[in-house]
Amino acid sequence: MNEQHPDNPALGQAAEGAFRAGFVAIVGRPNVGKSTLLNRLIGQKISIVSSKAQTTRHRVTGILTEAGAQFVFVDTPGFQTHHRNALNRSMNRTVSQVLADVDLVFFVIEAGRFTDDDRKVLSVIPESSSVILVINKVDQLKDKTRLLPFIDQVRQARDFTEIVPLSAEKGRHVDELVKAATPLLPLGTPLYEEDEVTDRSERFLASEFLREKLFRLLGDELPYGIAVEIEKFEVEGNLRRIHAAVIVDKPGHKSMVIGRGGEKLKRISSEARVELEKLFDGKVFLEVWVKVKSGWADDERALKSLGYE
Ligand SMILES: Nc1nc2c(ncn2[C@@H]2O[C@H](COP(=O)(O)OP(=O)(O)OP(=O)(O)O)[C@@H](O)[C@H]2O)c(=O)[nH]1
Ligand SMILES: [Mg+2]
Repeated sequence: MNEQHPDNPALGQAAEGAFRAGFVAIVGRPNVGKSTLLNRLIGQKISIVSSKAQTTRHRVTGILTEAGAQFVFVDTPGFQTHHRNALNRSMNRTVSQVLADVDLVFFVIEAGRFTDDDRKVLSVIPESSSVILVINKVDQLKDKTRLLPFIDQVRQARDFTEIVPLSAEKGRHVDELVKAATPLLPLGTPLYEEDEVTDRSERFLASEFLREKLFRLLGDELPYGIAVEIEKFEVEGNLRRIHAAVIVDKPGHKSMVIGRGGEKLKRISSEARVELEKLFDGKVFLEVWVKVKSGWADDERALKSLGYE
């Protein structure tokens, strides 16, 4: 984009093509595909994904460095409008804090669905923010002629800087989102080294990847009462030795996580280990046990000790 300096056009010329760097929040109601989008944008899996709502509970950064710009994308928990325990309040607080601190917002919705919950998320985004409307899951839209009237409907709700329909899962039109966002970043020097992909620790990523497997491999309700605590994380050369506790809310849930003959937990930890070995590019020894902490999700102190903000 052409930068025009008000007093000195030559300065404006000099700024053209200069480096841009900034923070971009990815927000939306649960399950619209925010984390899938983050992973697609940076070309690597950093943020966990599942078909269940409320998978993401923390802010997760993903860094993309290109020739002319560096994006620090910040994935956020799906904004909660229904359940109201301390965990949900913490997740919503995370969304608001991230929104206060970024240069640009990607507001993500699902193609063909613009609900009251989407409107509530929109109302949390400050008036002063630049917002790109990201219409995700266009691959699910059977009748493509519905897209334009749908865009017309949603754009009544806010003055969006840009509107980009895409499919995060299929990787369609994601590059157009990056192109649209680049001129909206402030001019500046890179905030992170070129080869960095996240500012979250290996310890954090280990607990998240394990939690993803719990979300994916346990029944419908169970994952919401589950948290992961990394009790030991040691690096010995190319080997990571990780001891993790799965925290469950009720004594009866313990046996459901472990499964008959320990099969369930074995499968969960083995799938997590395989992915962590790929992520860390080294061997992982992962030991997982299950611990009951009744009422942890509505206990501010327990939440703090589990790393919730
Ligand atoms: N068909 C289709 N499915 C998608 C697309 N993007 C994401 N999904 C699916 O939507 C579900 C939710 O994806 P997530 O990325 O976990 O969604 P999220 O918005 O981060 O969810 P929360 O963290 O729970 O708020 C998963 O089953 C994804 O595979 C897409 O472009 N097309
Ligand atoms: Mg997510």
